[in-house]
Amino acid sequence: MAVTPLSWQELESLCKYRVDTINGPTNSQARLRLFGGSENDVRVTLYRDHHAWCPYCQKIWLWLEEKRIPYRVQKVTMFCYGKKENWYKRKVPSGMLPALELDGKLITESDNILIALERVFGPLQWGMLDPQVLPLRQLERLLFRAWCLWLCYPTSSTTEEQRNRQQFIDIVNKVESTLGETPGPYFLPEFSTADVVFVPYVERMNASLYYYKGYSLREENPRLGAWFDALETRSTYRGTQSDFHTHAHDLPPQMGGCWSNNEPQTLLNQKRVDHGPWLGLPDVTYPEPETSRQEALYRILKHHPSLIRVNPAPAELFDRALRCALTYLITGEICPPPLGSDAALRYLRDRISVPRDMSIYAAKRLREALETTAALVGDKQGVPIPLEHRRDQDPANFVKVPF
Ligand SMILES: N[C@@H](CCC(=O)N[C@@H](CS)C(=O)NCC(=O)O)C(=O)O
Repeated sequence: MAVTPLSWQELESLCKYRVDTINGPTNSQARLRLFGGSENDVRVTLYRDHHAWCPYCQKIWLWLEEKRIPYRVQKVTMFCYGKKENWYKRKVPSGMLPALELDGKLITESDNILIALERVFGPLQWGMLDPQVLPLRQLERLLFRAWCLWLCYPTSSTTEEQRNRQQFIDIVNKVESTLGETPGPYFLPEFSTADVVFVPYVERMNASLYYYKGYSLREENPRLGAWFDALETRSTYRGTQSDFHTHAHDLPPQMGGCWSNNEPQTLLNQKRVDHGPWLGLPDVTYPEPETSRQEALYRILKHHPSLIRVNPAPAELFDRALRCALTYLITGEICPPPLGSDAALRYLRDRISVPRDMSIYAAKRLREALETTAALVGDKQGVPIPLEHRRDQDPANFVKVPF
């Protein structure tokens, strides 16, 4: 039965989701993490991107969460999203992220940051300079270079494309046999720094190769599949985990372009990532938490004035359309939005960023609600996602940046 949209107050009253960003599970919203400790214990400040997207920041973020080191977070804009904050340029003239202050001393370069943290807080099982970790770090860089070569350079022939693909797969096979040398799913007998080093780019490889090359890294390689499954048992990883849609559209401006091979499987994968259904994609396999819809509602309730302001559609139209989608999300009742709001709903569908805005399942549920609601009135798509920059996501439109 079709219903009319709930008001913002009614939606508020249906929202039961609460989160402790400071002491609760790993999350991208926190500005302070204490793990049950006191604010006086904080010796570390992590400077990372607003988008919770920077791979080198994810490395440090995950390490701090695993070690449960109390820390503050200062969020900085990456160049392709908007203007770099002057206070950060005074601190780090290159503007590069991450940076970290440890007992007031500034450190840049993610590897140096981890080494400095290990000196003070001890390693995460095996440290960055451990003879067992060093060759694994080299293997990660080999894999990274083979991935860049395949994804980020245009090819002039199928033979060249096949050669780049084969070079990548040859290194993946080395990774598979390395993972096979340990009894468990990780690179060493326990989860360690070695895994932290692989996480950011292997997650981005899984997403980008699925979307641009029709190649499912996680599904085609059993040991990497088991490694991902093991990572997803850790609430620390789940808190930093992104999804296919976010990576597929955040990577091109960062990497200077991602080249699709336009093969039939690739085109099918692109359709699935962009238009759904999103549940069942190989970007996540742990069971969906019961709270995913509630989490999505909570996050939209928090930011709906900005979301309505930045949407290209007239505010009144999008306000009602968004409430229709949220009514469907939370009650399951079909709620037809105003005529002409389909593109506006899809504009938001295409701009939900994981984990910046919400966790992976909450995003899937919200995209599904926006798409189902939009489809009731038409098939018009939103303004396309830009390829050369992401200023459509400028954090200045959403937050008051301190300093
Ligand atoms: N070698 C550096 C690389 C860091 C890096 O490339 N950071 C990128 C983001 S992923 C950056 O800050 N770029 C400037 C910007 O986008 O604003 C490290 O390991 O920390």
